Amino acid sequence: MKLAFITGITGQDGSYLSELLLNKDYKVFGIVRRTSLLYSHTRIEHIRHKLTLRYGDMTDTTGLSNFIHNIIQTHPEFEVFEIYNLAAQSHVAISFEIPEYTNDVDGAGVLRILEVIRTLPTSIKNKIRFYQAGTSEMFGAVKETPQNERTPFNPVSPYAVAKVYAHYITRMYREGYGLYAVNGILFNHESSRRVENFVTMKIVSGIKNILNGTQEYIELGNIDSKRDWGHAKDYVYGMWLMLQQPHQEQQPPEDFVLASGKTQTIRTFVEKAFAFKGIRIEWSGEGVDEIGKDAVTGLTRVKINPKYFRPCEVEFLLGDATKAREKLKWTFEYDTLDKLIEEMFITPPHPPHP
Ligand code: NAP
Ligand code: F7E
Repeated sequence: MKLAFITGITGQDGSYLSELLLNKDYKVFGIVRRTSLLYSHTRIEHIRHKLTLRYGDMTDTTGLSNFIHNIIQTHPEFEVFEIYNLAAQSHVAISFEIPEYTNDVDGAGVLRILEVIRTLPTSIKNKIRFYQAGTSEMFGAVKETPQNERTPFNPVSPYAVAKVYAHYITRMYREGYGLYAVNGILFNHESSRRVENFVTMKIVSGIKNILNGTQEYIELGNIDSKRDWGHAKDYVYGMWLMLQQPHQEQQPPEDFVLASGKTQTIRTFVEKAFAFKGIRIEWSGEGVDEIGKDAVTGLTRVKINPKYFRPCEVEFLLGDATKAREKLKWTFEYDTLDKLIEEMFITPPHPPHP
């Protein structure tokens, strides 16, 4: 019997990873946060009946510990138990508003789970594999290009600083206590399940609203930063591969970068997304006065609003996933921005119920 526990199961990646693991015959467990609405787990509603969910929070050590112990005790015959730590306050801009909370969830939360694993009996611990959801934001104000597993970190947001802590504490528990604990360092990955306060879905849903007449234009912050974008479905497959590496004392598991190897500006994403709907954007003006107009109608469709600027910006990211491609044989289906944009436009955000 193969067991998997996913923190962050209700999120974009958690929902795709659940589907992947269910298809591979894992029994999948997850924690959900208590909210005042009962039906806030729309991304996993279609597979809800196949999952074992319990209330939990990354700030609540007792709950995390009880749940992990309970899974182990009720499945004594398990062969492998994979723990995917995807839970996070994952919004970079919001981490400047709630830095302490972000640190508690994204940084200390990881330590809480690692400690539960470390204190299990050796015979059980040896069957546990732990994945930590690291991020290209840890490279921050990048020190070299492209960024790979050896590139020094230089984080420039509370989110990224917390994730750097998570990265090193995971590595330390691997090296110090012999745990199978790995860090994925994932560059931006998006999908039709992305929420609208990330820039890609903000643009896609803004265009949909413009076309149905409910919105006039899209307000954005820095449109000249560059990102290396892929699709979440491809990236959760890479996470799974990272937990299937051989594990011998002489050869501890390793960390991996997942990236598309291409980088583009937010401006390019805007142009391509409008182009998908047959609209050509023409830019004029400079700085906060720059606007993007529909080249045919002359109507303003993009404006700059400084409220979306961040205290520190990550201007440029470009990943090198050679190691993952060679050692994990990781491949990705969504290999162009156009393919990603198409999926984001045509797929409904909430998977239909069976
Ligand atoms: P997401 O859609 O924002 O999902 C985050 C998940 O974490 C949600 O299930 C959320 O629950 C849960 N969560 C937040 N705070 C929690 C808490 N205090 N206790 C328990 N659960 C909590 O993020 P994602 O895009 O799927 O990303 C998954 C992971 O990969 C995150 O750790 C993120 O930092 C990391 N990452 C993402 C990217 C990317 O481009 N997507 C790139 C690199 C790394 P609710 O549904 O209740 O909010
Ligand atoms: O910003 C710029 C913004 O918020 C991308 C998370 O999944 O990927 C994600 O973090 C860029 C930035 O994603 C708006 O300033 C302009 O330069 O979509 P984003 P992110 O910050 O790259 C990493 C890898 C993660 O780990 C994170 O969890 O777009 N931008 N105008 C804007 N961004 C937003 N959100 N909204 C705007 O209006």
